[in-house]
Amino acid sequence: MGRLTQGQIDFFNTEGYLIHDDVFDPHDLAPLRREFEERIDRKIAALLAEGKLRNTYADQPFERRLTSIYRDSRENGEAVIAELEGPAGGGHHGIEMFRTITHPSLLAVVESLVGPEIIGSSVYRIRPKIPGIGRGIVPWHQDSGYFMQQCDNQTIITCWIPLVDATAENGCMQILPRAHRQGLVTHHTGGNAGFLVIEDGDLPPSPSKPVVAEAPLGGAVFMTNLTPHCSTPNRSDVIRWSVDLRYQGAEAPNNVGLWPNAEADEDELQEFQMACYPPEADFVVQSKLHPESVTDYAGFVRRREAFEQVKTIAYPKRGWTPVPLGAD
Ligand SMILES: O=C(O)CCC(=O)C(=O)O
Repeated sequence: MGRLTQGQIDFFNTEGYLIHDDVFDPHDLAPLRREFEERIDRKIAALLAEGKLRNTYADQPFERRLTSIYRDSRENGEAVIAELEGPAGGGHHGIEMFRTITHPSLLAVVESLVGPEIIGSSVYRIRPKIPGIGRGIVPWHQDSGYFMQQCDNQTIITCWIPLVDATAENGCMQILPRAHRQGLVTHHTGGNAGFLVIEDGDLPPSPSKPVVAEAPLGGAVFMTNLTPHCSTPNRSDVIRWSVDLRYQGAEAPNNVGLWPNAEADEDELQEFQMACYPPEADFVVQSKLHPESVTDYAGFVRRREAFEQVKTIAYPKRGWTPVPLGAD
């Protein structure tokens, strides 16, 4: 565990991704799984109290319980997922989420890729991919398709962390290698479950077939913001739980230090719009130059909640157009 070797860094830079089998001791992720279980448990108890469900499946493990809830009632399943995902995707911000984002072994890898001044982004996502349910199937995209154009040439690292062994069978990601140096390609709105999508004909050329990015519990998959990737159906009988986190160097545009204000004037709004993903809070996760600027858990929650208040402000978008009629 620790910093990447030069060989791993070279591989990441050449291929646009790196699968690392042992970033964490798998036991380190148990508290995050427990925190999710507790939140799910509270939501199921609330649904029970509202008379919306009868069977709570309390005896079922993390890898199966939500499937049973979902199969009994799609509405209840979605309500539980929304509890974790929040209205814009990264809703849950418990202490164990923060401890995972700031885990020293993970930051050592990120430091190898972006340097010691590290900004964390609130564009993190929690993904329970339920067997046989289509909502978790993510079409081909580059993460920069979601970010503002001023960040197209910056390095933003996605760290995709499975909370169970991620396999081809349970719908791990697929990655197009050596395709990240060709810039951002055309995306369209209206992909599966409302995701952006790169149509097959628009995928950048790659010298090889997509890589099936299997990763064990304790491992992680690292990608650049221009690495095309997608994820496939879960054909297993366990939920493919994962979280994906994002980091960038301090030199990349960010909204650290800015506090949203629903009455912001034009100038203030423009300042906000300079971040790579303006609607969500960035925060300092590591700084060797200014260690006093590192955001602690209370500050992380304060920033995320402050940004949550102004989600209704119309932030700029990339302007992608819908998938053309007649396309698959
Ligand atoms: O978890 C998945 O299935 C897809 C993840 C993804 O697209 C991402 O992390 O950008």
